[in-house]
Amino acid sequence: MADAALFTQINVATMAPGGAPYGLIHDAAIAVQDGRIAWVGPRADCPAEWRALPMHSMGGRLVTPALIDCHTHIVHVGHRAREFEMRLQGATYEELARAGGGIASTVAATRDATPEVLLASALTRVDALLSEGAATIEVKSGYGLDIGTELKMLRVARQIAQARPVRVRTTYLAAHAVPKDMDGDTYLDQVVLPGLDLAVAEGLVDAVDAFCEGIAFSPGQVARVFERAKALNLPVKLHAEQLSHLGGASLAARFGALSADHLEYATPEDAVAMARAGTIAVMLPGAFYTLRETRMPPVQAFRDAGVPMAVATDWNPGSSPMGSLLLAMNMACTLFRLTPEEALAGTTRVAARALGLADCGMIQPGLRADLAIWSADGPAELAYRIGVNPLFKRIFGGTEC
Ligand code: DI6
Ligand code: FE
Repeated sequence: MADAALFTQINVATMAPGGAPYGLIHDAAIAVQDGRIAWVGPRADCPAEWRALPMHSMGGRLVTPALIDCHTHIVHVGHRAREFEMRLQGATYEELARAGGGIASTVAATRDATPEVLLASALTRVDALLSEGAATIEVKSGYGLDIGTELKMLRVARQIAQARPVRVRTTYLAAHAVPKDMDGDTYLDQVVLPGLDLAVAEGLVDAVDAFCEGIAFSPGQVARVFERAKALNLPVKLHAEQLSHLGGASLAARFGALSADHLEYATPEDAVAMARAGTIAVMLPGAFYTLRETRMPPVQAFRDAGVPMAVATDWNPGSSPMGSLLLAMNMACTLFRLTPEEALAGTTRVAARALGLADCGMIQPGLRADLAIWSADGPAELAYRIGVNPLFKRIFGGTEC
């Protein structure tokens, strides 16, 4: 495709807030120039300068911002199908973790893998997300639990953006689990904090995350990680209130976190604190479903407090082996009662905010031309079907791919 193009015969869900639902424009046109959106609006209003561009007629299809998966653990090797079988026989996720399975088994496999194997394995998962219209993916470390492997994971995450037309935001999650042979504080002192300094020096870190949970790190320990992140001028986010209420969400808010993620056990007070801090609530229905959680995240409290909700896959080999952002949207609606409009905002406009990105997630002049073109009549269809992919084309930085 040329550097500039005009898309016509489209209905556009701009996802710009405040106007029509989904920011929907019927019979619209989008002008793209130099990788950015130059103009969007009703086709009849399109200025002459854009009408002269090479025209791409899309046959009445739906255009949305390209999707954003703002919470994944896709750099890892191996699988945990055996644990799936054990959970079906009654073992819980926490029991398996405490017995040395869970995250620890993926850590062993990931430590052994070469960067080449790790990248090839991650790309199979990246390709699945791209095939559903994703253009930006967050990738966490956290299956190394030693400095060398955490850095190896982050380097591989950066390589993804060279190997595929996708944007990657990296998150340092060395505080994901406590390795067998150490106590939590020693691990922070010897691995998490010095590893963070090294990863930052190598330009590998866009944000810092931790797992605040009984089987992982206490709020006090997480605060130590966040203090160091703040000293390095890095934004933070947190796996909070997933299996119990430990105070992670309010801690995240206190540190002005980009997001707090999971949140099944969060309270209305947490929602108020998050709203004040501008912290996004990331809904991860794949983990809720996989672990057969029954406690719902307080969705209405988030709405009432004005906390925007993102939706992500949490793609990981243990609690959410989920390769579909469209399915995450469907589950967010059916399991958590989000509206289809909230679910789509959650994988576009709000997901961008959860990553601290201001240049994508909506279709507006000046933003990146990352678009998804769907064989669909309207945007509610994207969350409505189960396991159906209506993607027609993906536009990444103005280029069809
Ligand atoms: N919460 C999760 O859902 C994942 N990590 C976390 O802190 C699970 C990671 C795994 O089980 O491998
Ligand atoms: Fe996670």
